[in-house]
Amino acid sequence: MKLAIVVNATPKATPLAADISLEDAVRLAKDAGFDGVELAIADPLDLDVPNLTKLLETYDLRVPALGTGAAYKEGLSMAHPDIRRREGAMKRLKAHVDLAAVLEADVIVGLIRGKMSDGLPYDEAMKHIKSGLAEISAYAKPKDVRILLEPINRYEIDLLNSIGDAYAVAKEFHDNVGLLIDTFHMNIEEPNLTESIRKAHDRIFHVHIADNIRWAPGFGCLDFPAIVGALRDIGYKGYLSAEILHEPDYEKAFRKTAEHMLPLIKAGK
Ligand code: LER
Ligand code: MN
Repeated sequence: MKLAIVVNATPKATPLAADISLEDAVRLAKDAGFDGVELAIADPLDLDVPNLTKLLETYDLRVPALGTGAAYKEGLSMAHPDIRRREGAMKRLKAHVDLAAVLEADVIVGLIRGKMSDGLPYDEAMKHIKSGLAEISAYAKPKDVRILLEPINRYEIDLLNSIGDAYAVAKEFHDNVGLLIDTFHMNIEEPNLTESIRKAHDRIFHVHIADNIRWAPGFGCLDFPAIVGALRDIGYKGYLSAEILHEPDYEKAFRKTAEHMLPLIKAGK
């Protein structure tokens, strides 16, 4: 397993990354011992890709995944009653896939899948989400990009909250649709975190780590030795990517994540 942290590649794309420049975030990630940075991006077309790849090369960091949640906050949603918003979400996701192909990253479908509260009942919202997943996974497959469906807790979204629900959807698609599991959401939705990991073993493609209070791992009470142990048992070899509040300050958040997680990752090598 490898360690990453979410950083903002476009300004303020997510509140769950430090509000600092990409270069400052990448420099700190390298210094703290991370292997990669997960990029939160509003619109990939706003990025200077040659400069981005040069920066990543300079600091020798990989990009496991691209975050797409900022698009939902702009009004784009795969489950919206308005076809223009659904089409906008698909166009945006395709731009993420194009960039992911260059960076050898995966693309996250979290908030961008939309909500019932966007205006459609469950069955219709799910019909649009599934047809969107079919379209984006077919677009991504020849580019060797995987689509990561993220179960998100009930207080943020009103469908696909649990690993079991998202797993059942992922299994309906090509083998390039899997799950991004997030320990913060799991602590709200899963009765037993390690059992849920074991049940979804063949479709866990990516992992977000945060402690129960969504601060860096080690600041709260989640059992990361047990979580890493369960991931090791299922043969997970991907990234643990810190998606956290940068409290008490961003430097402590980066360093605490690395201090808490690197020994657990290395213990199993
Ligand atoms: C995104 O990865 C996530 O976990 C959500 O909580 C963001 O709103
Ligand atoms: Mn997450």
